[in-house]
Amino acid sequence: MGCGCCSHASTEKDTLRVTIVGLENSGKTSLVQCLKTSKKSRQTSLCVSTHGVISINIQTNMNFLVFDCGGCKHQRHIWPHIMNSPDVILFAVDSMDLTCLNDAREALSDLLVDENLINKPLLVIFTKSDRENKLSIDQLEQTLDLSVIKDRSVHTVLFSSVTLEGLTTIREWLTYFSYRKLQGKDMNISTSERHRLLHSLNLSTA
Ligand SMILES: Nc1nc2c(ncn2[C@@H]2O[C@H](COP(=O)(O)OP(=O)(O)O)[C@@H](O)[C@H]2O)c(=O)[nH]1
Ligand SMILES: [Mg+2]
Repeated sequence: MGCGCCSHASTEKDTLRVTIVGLENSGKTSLVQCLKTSKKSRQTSLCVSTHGVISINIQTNMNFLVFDCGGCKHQRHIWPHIMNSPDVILFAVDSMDLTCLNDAREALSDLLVDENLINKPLLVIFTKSDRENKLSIDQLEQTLDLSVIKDRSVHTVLFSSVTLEGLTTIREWLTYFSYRKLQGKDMNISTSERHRLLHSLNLSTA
């Protein structure tokens, strides 16, 4: 697990810097654990909030340095400052919590105007897809107003840390951008490349 600070961040070309943000309880820390271990997490009612930011190194075929940012309301305004120049952004949204969706939309739109995050590719992860009362992906995308985001690559995926649905897709998305970084290519991919990615991975888009 992480060191509790972000000062050990690598700036190396072969390490993709990934920031995970989202409201509290949206499943960020569970996702990070699944990315790290590839193991299903046990669903618990015990919820330990993340405070500040935790950095986690994940080494698979590629290296990812993941920043798991706490999602409490009073911590959200510091997201852009603690993100430490991410290459890509993962935004976690609880797919069964309708009451939080407006809040999530506001948090996301506040985040994306930050000048340090302009053009950074965004993967919106609809978590807890194992739950029967989850919302449809269309409803989630519409309520979050994802179609208004035009300045970057935006994809969406359903994920469950209980069944691991979506884990491979998330890994492949991260690997795609890792290769781009390794090759010194721009992270802000063209519309045709966005479509190609959409079809080659099992992604959805707003
Ligand atoms: N059913 C289900 N519960 C989940 C899933 N992911 C997380 N949870 C539960 O949601 C709560 C919050 O998860 P956590 O990862 O700590 O959220 P965070 O605050 O965003 O880091 C915990 O009780 C988890 O067990 C999931 O995919 N399915
Ligand atoms: Mg957490």
